[in-house]
Amino acid sequence: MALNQQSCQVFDAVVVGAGFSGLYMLHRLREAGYSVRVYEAADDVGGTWYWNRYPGARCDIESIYYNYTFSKEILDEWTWSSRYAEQPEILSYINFVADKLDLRRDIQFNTRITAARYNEESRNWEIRMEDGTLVAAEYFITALGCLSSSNIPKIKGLDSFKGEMYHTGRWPHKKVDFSGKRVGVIGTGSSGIQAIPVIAKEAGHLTVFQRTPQYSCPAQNHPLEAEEIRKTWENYDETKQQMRYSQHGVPYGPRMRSALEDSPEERERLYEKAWQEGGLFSLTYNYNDIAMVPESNETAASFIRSKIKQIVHDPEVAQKLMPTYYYATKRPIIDTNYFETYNRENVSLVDIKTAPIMEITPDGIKTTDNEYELDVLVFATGFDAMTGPLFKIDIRGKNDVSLKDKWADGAELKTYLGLATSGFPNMFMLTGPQSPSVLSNMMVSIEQHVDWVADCIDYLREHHLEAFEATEEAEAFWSHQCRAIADMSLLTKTDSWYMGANIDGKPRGFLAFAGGVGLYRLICDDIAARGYEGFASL
Ligand code: FAD
Ligand code: N01
Repeated sequence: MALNQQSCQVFDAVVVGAGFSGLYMLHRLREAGYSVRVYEAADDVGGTWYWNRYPGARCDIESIYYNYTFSKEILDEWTWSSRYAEQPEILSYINFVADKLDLRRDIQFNTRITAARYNEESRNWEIRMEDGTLVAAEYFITALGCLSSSNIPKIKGLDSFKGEMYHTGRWPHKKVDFSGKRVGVIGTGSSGIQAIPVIAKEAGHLTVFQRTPQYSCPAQNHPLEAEEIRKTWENYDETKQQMRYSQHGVPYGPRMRSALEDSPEERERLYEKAWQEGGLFSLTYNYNDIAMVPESNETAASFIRSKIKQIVHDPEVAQKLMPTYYYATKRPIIDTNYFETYNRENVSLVDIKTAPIMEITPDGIKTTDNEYELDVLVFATGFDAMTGPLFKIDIRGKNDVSLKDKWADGAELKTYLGLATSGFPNMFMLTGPQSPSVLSNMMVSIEQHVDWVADCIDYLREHHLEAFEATEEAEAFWSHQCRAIADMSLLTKTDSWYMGANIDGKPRGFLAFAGGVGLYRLICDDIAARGYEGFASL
């Protein structure tokens, strides 16, 4: 891809993706006077909230914390209707911010980036679009999302199905009509668990194809009172600090106590209270060792299993729904009437671990022991997370080395702070692998990443440094830290998308920094204060 840069547009920075990350990155850089262009595959802003329009889609972090915090004005002008806002409301919020900051004028929609190559002579990135158009930029910033590359498993006969087929992460803009239809859902992660109760209310019959049963706690969603929001906004500076220096990006944290220190009765009382309060962390935050110590983990896991047994009337179905992996080693799930849905006459559960799917036929799904006729098939089968969207772009750094080749072995995936990787100068990854993003309230991680990258670019300009990359030593150190911290917990003991285990053939390795957003921020700030230690100018 040799490029005559006189024949193409050259920007200070190119950002790929117009979700929460890309939009804030555009705003920060533009405010600082840089020329920036954002490229987005969709026809509008929103990212996750543009694509995931499936019934029941909503956030799992309280809305009042799952928003930008950088602008008091934006906070003051927005209000949330419920504890966990639904997808249309979150998308409206993103549109409101895009309008308010006049972001669209620097975004090119309907444009997929397919390649990016670092030109060592010009010290620019050359970035290619799907239609072959090239642009160049000094800084190449990926804001591709961790969960934007949908995974549709390669099941035999997939294309033969005569009915309607959908993936939750690529949901159509028009309402899908399930009424009276025979619907099948494959997958019981966060997306499936949100969609299943809503689809069940409309479908003629719903068959859920479950590979791994899941722990899920009630969201206990409810409308928000204006007064409650006003109070939160009033103290938001303090709240923001608490979020920023916490483990998961919310303004509360675990009790400093082991689950094994309390009596079974006291644990039961606290877990029951947490169940009634609802929320992503309410059960785990009773103690500080649930994700670390198997016996402590089992206290929470067995509590949820006892709830499933109580809620689901048919003991055989309840048994199939019992998870056995370590609780909270996949992203915890909160739901509205998920387990209750299996008490409906029009819902059946198929355990595809015992009787796996053999093929998709024109009329439905054939497992090893049965055939299910379907009119609609919904894939709630997740994403090729973290590395998936990066690998869809042919990214080449110095000496024409591709990122995909550099990271071919998952256990050897190396980044510095999850933000940069050696051999790829002036490239920054927002919410990249080995950052804490996916283990947190992602808004906190996103704002921290964007602020750090914007400050770093200012530093480079002020110090007349044209090109700059992470050193091999720094990334070896960081990657070792990431693995060591994850290995101290139970997170690496479960097959999850954090481990790359959900995609056939994907190399295994823990893909995030598990030390928490607070510690991560301190480390990043310290590195910046030391003149970006671990980076070398070229
Ligand atoms: P995204 O929103 O994924 O945006 C990335 C954008 O990049 C997309 O629009 C995509 O089209 C574009 N793109 C990708 N590749 C290319 C390319 N090659 N060329 C051009 N454009 C490209 N996190 C939480 O903290 N709390 C929640 O409650 C929560 N709920 C979620 C619910 C769902 C259903 C899902 C899937 C994720 C959820 N997440 C949640 C995680 C969520 O992804 C982040 O919170 C956040 O929205 C990510 O923003 P982003 O801008 O980094 O990425
Ligand atoms: O995806 P998942 P998701 N055959 O990977 C199954 C965020 N999110 O879209 O567990 C049969 O979690 C798979 O089975 P198994 C959140 O971070 C948040 O639900 O691999 N089944 C699993 O049951 C979340 O973690 C919200 O055995 C197959 C399911 O499909 C992340 O996005 C809402 C299969 C996939 O679950 C991803 O969630 C939605 C196959 N070949 C998403 N392949 C909120 O609530 C996969 N499965 C905020």
